[in-house]
Amino acid sequence: TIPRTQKAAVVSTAGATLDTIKTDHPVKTQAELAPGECLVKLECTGVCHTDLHAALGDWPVAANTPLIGGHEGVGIIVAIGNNTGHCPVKLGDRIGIKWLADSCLNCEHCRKGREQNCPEAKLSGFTVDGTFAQYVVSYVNHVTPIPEGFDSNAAASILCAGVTTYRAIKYSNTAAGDWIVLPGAGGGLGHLAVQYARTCGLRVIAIDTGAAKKKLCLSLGAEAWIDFKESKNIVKEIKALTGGEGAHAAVITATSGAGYEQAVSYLRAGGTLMAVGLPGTATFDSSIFFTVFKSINIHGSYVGNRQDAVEALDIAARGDVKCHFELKELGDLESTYEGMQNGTVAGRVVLNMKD
Ligand code: 8ID
Ligand code: ZN
Repeated sequence: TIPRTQKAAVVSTAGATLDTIKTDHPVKTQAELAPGECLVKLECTGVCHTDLHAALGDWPVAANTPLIGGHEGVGIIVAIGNNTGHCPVKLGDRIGIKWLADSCLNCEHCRKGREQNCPEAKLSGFTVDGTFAQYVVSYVNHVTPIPEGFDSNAAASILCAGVTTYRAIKYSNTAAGDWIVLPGAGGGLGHLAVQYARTCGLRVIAIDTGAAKKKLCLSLGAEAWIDFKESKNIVKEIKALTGGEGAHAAVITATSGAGYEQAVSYLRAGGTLMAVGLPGTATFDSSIFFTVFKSINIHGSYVGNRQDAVEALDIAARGDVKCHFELKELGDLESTYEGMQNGTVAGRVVLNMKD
């Protein structure tokens, strides 16, 4: 039976306080679900730096409040709205909830596979309630089936950190043997980027800071490590590592503008910069002359569509990419945010949502 109330971490107003844990948050009944909606009983959820941006309200677009954050959830479908019509999932299915909770599937962006740019997109933990709760309403067309036998805790962060970095690498114009630079490599997105890059045969230069992140990146297959707080000249170091030419691509998951600054200088001619990290107000300066003269490609890369989610999960389920996470409880959300802000979380934190 589905309870009428639940435990949930609620942000009352953006920036006011971090999420407070409520125990009497309402759970929708089956009859209250709209067509196309499903109720999911969560097993676990990852904590993404995006949740921290949403709670702090430090982006130029605001989250709906009061809000339940979270968008890396894995759980079981326990109810489906009446009159849903064609339904790709059924009761009892184990599914994942990603940032893109729903899209119209019929606009130009959806038809072209860029569902994340749908003007009607619903965003988990931002415009609709997310996964920092025991139950969440999601949408049958966008939940992602979790491959059988793949551990839920290991799958959770593939739904955002995995999908996002997988897609950014997929469109980075690289081929096996190419060099890729990953600023932010020791974080939640970055440590998965190191591994997705390796599955593509890329040679990884990891950039981040501190002994724990260095150890993690090198153990995951990064060929070189640069500590951004210690390096005197990142461009020079990357040029030296790459035989003087520079790297073929950079996937930037750093949360600061500083992580973007030198990319155009350390990329080789024809190189590609994939912008992923989302500082709210930073801009980045790069030489227009050298961007043109070196034929540099600059792309924004925003999460992924349903197909990217299936592909990213498939690779991880087969064991080629593993999320390195510490399992905690919902009550540890605030301390997790503090850790992220201080830069002390190597890899990811996943919250256990089972009672
Ligand atoms: O679709 C998207 N584009 C998308 C999806 C999901 C998340 C974008 N994001 C955004 C988040 O909102 C956040 O801004 O990507 C960013 C990274 O998310 P995360 O991986 O969840 O954050 P983290 O675990 O805190 O990792 C960030 C890492 O960046 C390093 C930090 O040390 C940390 O390990 N870093 C920083 I801050 N400055 C750096 C620099 N100058 C740097 N690494 C290298 N150079
Ligand atoms: Zn995320």
